[in-house]
Amino acid sequence: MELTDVRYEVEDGLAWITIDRPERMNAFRARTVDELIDCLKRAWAAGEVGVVCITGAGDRAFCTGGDQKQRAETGDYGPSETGLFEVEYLHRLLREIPKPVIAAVNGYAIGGGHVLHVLCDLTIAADTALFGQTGPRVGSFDAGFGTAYLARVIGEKRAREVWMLCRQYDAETAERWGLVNKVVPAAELRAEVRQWADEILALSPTALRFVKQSFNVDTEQLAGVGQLAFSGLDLFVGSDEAREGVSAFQEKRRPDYSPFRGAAA
Ligand code: S0N
Repeated sequence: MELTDVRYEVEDGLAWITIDRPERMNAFRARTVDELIDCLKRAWAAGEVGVVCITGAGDRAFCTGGDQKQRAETGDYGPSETGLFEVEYLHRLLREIPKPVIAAVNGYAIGGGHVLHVLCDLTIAADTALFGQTGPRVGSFDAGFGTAYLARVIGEKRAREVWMLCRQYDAETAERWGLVNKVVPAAELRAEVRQWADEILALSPTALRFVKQSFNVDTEQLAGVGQLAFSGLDLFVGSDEAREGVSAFQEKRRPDYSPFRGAAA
């Protein structure tokens, strides 16, 4: 697959997958998701790769989730290889690839971009990184791994705070909450990832495969919850309520959800 939105480089056993859309704060469109899937499969298949790192191009963003400008223009995330928007499959693949995946969070990890780092096995963050969910502000949600697995990582109260207030959290808070493994000065992020990767590369790949799969078993039922939730999201994003979130982001104003507060049930 020709890569336009993502870069794939292998350096001494470590596959760097870089979301390369800095003009959109590394937000993903459908094509970006296809390319991330393609790169993860390449890394899975490559015998010389033992560790994968996902990061973002530039110094402002790791990933800011779904491309809201694309969504405002076309009502979806643009064309894809199959016609499907395969973000739910991407989530599964991050868990299923039997090699450790590190998120190197080099800036904003927001919305669907935040979910990506949560799903990685390990997160190393620059001291400039910012974390948060925005779905209820922009008319979307991730009611699968993005909510329930987040709660496993940082606890129910904090996860509910993240989703129900849509605030941003700095790297120091994220480390205190156990949302990231380590925070380093931004200039040292790549070197830190390299060091962690080298430690991992010295270990038994088969043992690591079993360890990762064993961790996954405990939360695997969330994949089914996610499937259900993405069906709901497909319906919700076509609603006037969700469209208000998209329009407000595009028009740089606060959304007005007051007409939708009286919904029955
Ligand atoms: C990242 C934020 C906090 C940065 O704020 P800051 O520093 O004030 O900069 P801005 O001026 O706001 O941004 C600079 C430029 O970058 C553009 N930009 C930022 N984020 C995006 C984005 N996600 N998509 C497109 N462009 C983006 C800004 O527009 C600005 O451009 P210019 O200079 O031209 O004005 C802040 O920008 C922010 O909050 N961004 C939005 C984050 C967000 O809400 N992301 C989406 C959240 N939802 C999802 O990810 C779910 C998607 C999904 O998974 C899904 C799955 C299946 C089915 C449907 C969906 C679905 O949701 O539809």
